[in-house]
Amino acid sequence: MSHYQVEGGDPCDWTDWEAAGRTKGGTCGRAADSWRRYEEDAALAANLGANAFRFSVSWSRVEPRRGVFDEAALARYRRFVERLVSLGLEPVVTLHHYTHPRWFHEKTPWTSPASVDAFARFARETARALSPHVRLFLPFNEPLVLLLGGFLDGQIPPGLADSRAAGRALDHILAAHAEAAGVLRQEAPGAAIGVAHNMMDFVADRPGNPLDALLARHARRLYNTAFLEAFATGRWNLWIPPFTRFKGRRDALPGSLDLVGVNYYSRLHVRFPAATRVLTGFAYRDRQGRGLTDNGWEIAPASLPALLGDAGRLGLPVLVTENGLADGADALRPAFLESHFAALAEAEAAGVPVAGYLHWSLLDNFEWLDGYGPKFGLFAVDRETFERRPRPSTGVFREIGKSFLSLPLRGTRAQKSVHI
Ligand code: IFM
Repeated sequence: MSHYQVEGGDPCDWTDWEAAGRTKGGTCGRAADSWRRYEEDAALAANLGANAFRFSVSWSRVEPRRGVFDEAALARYRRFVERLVSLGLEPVVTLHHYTHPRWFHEKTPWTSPASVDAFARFARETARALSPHVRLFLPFNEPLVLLLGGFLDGQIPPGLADSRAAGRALDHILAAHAEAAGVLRQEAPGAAIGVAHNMMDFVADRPGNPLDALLARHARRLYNTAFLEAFATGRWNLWIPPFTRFKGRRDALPGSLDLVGVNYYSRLHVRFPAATRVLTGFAYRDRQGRGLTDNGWEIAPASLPALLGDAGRLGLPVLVTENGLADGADALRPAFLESHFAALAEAEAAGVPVAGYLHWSLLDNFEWLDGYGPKFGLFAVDRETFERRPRPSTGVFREIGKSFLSLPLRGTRAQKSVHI
């Protein structure tokens, strides 16, 4: 889960984005009311047989004014983490999941080096509050999506479409990851550090068309591996055709990851020439007849093993940090779960050390640009009473999850565990 999508009542840059009419799906409001119901949510996950729970800390809640930390908010997260641990759920804590405090873009935007210190300070205060209970931190969720959507395509805050600003932001986001990793390791000794990287497959829209195939190959590499390699080598060189290139170097990046998190949902069909906008201009299609999800995404489990293999090339354990679908009728979810767990087994058989699987999501939640339309939850959430109601596929999840967890981590006797 991510804070803004479930907690409710958290004024931040995204709230202003909604107020400015920049989303199609309306306002977040009370979300799933999890700020008050986190303990209940933890119990739902435990009853499904899960042994881990991913959530994010709201920067705007814990540092509502620059440099001023809200001890009550930090204490609330600490109580939640203690509850998770008491239920046998390993807390997986994301620090940045798209939103920022209201002061951030004005005072310390990602285009300025001051952002790195601001983020590291937030990481330090959070780790102090949650240590020693948290053994896995993900400083960033989908940093590449933040970059593309926030700085090149203007779809999400800060809403820029400026490649020079994007180049600077990328440098500082990567520096902030490395800096936060150091701080977290100091404050929470023994904790592992990861990143939740969104990965997608890209295929030629017109099978057999060499230009489409070329474009798909380039997109696959750019979106999935070129960015990840920066964590291994400390260098990046991302070319976004036709005119944008980001090149840079941060020597603190190598060694800043203990695990690679993969958020996987779908594949895109690309056609040459690509549209000029970065996040749109690609199409989802239902070529395999599995049906499209409620938000029109193709269900493409066959792409997952190779993507996990790409993530595994960093030589670190790979954790599926998100995977799921919008399916209000719960008609596609059982087969989705079966086919994606089969894909995990295939990746493991091919040698990828898959440390675990986190489903997106436990609850129906606020889907950034689309509001409450897409229903990603294993549990439906009543929009009036906030009652959580299990969808039938919770039974499938419990059974498949049990057999997944009963198999050891590849090449070891250890049980699969998201903590490395
Ligand atoms: O809901 C989002 C999540 O916040 C980040 N990854 C993709 C999900 C589905 O769109």
